[in-house]
Amino acid sequence: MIDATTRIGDVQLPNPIMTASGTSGHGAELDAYFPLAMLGAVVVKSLAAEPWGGNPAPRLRDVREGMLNSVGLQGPGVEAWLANDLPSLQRARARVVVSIWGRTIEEFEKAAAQLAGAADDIIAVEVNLSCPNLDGGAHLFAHDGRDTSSVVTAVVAAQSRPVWAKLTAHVTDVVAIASGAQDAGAAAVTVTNTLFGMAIDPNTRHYRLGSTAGGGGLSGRAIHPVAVRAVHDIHVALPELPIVGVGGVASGADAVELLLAGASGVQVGTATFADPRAPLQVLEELEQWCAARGVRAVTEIIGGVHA
Ligand code: RRO
Repeated sequence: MIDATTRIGDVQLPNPIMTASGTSGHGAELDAYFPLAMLGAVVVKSLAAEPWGGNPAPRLRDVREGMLNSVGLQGPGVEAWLANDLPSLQRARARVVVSIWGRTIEEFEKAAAQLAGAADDIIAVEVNLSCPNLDGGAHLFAHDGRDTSSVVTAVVAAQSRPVWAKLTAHVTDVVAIASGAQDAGAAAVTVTNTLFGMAIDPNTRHYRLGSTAGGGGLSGRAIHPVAVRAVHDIHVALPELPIVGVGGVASGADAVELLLAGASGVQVGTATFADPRAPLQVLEELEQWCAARGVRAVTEIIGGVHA
């Protein structure tokens, strides 16, 4: 038996594998494929203080290297989610991480405040500072350490759960942004969101995605090495800051790479579109990887490349 437990700051999880926000809906959709309680946590798609309609179709595009999306933050808003979606996750006994977004600090604050009195099944709030699909990335707080700090400070003050800051590696210096999150009281950073991408149909000469400016977020296999590097560099510079690694994880070995780079948790996203059981498969392969190498506890390998 492998001891798969891990900690993201003060939050103890039975294992490091989670869903990535936006890739398994707002509720317990994946519970139809495997018990969601088997995962370390379920991270729900980002919610705003108010309902939001998202971007025009098409919103997804397979590319050779992975996937492009421009969903555009569609969601029911925090209050409707608490009433209509959280109960299914509670029935599934999932540990829930709620992702929130806003266009201004005040909007983040409002969404956070709506969560203040919510059930204990919510173990953390992931603050999405890095969605590439709102007005072509115009509200991307995680491009700047001070903007990141301002939002994290507001969310920490507005509610009492640990705050994970979701960053993007699509910046010059991700360490500076992570440092801004840490200084403001983030319990962890989650890295990386999707990277800015685009696809154009050579025949129609039009964008493949329906967003106004044609852009989207690139995820999947292509961005895995980018995620590994971002996790690695943040861990070197800020060794006390817990990191949740995300980007192109489709196997146990991919998860091991992020753990060795310094992540204490790993999210699985794009792989779930091809196989809804992907997060569980990654967990099983991680445990097999450990067993085959005499690793008795997953925590033994966290940051292992730096040893
Ligand atoms: O909804 C989206 O279009 C979206 C979000 Br919120 C995000 O954080 N990352 C992404 O690739 N898409």
